[in-house]
Amino acid sequence: MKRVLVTGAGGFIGHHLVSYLKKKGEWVRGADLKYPEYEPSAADDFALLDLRRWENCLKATDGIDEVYALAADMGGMGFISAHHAEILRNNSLINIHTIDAARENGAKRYLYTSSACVYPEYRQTDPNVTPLKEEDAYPAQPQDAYGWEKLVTEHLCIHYREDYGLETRIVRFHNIFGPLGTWDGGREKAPAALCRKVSLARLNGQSEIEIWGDGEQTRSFCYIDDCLEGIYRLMRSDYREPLNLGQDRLVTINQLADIVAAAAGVSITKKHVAGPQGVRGRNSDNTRLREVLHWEPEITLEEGLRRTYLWIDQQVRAADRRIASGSSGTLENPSSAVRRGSAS
Ligand code: GKE
Repeated sequence: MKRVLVTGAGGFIGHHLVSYLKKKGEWVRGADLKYPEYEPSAADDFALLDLRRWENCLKATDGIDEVYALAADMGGMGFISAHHAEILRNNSLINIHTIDAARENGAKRYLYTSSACVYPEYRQTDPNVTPLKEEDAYPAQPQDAYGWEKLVTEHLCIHYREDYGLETRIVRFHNIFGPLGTWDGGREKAPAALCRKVSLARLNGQSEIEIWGDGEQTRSFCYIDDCLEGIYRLMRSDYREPLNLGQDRLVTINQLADIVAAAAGVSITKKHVAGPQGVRGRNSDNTRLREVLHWEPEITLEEGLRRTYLWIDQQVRAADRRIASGSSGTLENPSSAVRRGSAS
């Protein structure tokens, strides 16, 4: 039986990917610094390892045929705009040690999860952005250390294929969201953050939520189930160049908030405040995706946010009950802690 490793299996996409691959009948090892936060892993074997360390990557890839390399120190704009040194250091160590240990241990296929953050800021200055094609990554000017580390690792993957024959695949995520993802504590991305804010406002009988910037900045958002299908199709394909994986429907953050409010069945007012905004506009050009994968993401933003809101609303209420009962449940990021009277 083929033996598959998912690094980052304690994180949002990695945890879902383990379950997806198990349903496909694969034998799966998960490896991460931590176990999944919200439910047990479906992995056949889960290795708690610091993958910045070479010896741990050797252990993780021991006896492995295929690697899905998702481990990364990452988060939404609130995190990656303010932790450049640790992101560049931690992720460079993880990426270099993981791919080299995979090669050393004779892995046959290796998929690396890159990001839309590799695209140049100069192509993302207008909310009405031209959808980004894969070749638009050059001339390079990635956003933040996170973007540079992703772009450099793309090249590492290409060279490991050319020099060592390791079949590498490279996918660029465009803001993946869904249940079981980070929704509080500072690393959350916009979909989860807005779900939390709407849920908290509703819990407190308020209608105002805070949005970073003027809310006219634009993105496209891809639901987790489409992300998993795209990752799997790419790994099974013979396509070796970087490939976008995302939705190509552009929405403003204000529109995103309105869709969340509709999912919650409430009306909201938006208070626009200062906050890290990243690029002004970003969208995925899915031409190559459709050609290569003979498929494209199909779950609508409304349906994805409905499912995500339902789950985050449950988390918010459970956290509120824990705090109200005085039991544990302290949340990492005081500025977003679930407490009566706050919706920031
Ligand atoms: N996280 C967050 N929280 N973003 C907010 C909030 C909030 O409460 N309110 C408004 N925004 C705005 C941000 O200012 C930004 O302009 C937009 O939503 C999207 O923020 P994001 O989801 O945190 O991250 P970005 O799409 O800018 O960048 C992310 O892109 C991913 C790949 O598509 C990165 O942070 C990585 O998670 C990843 O590379």
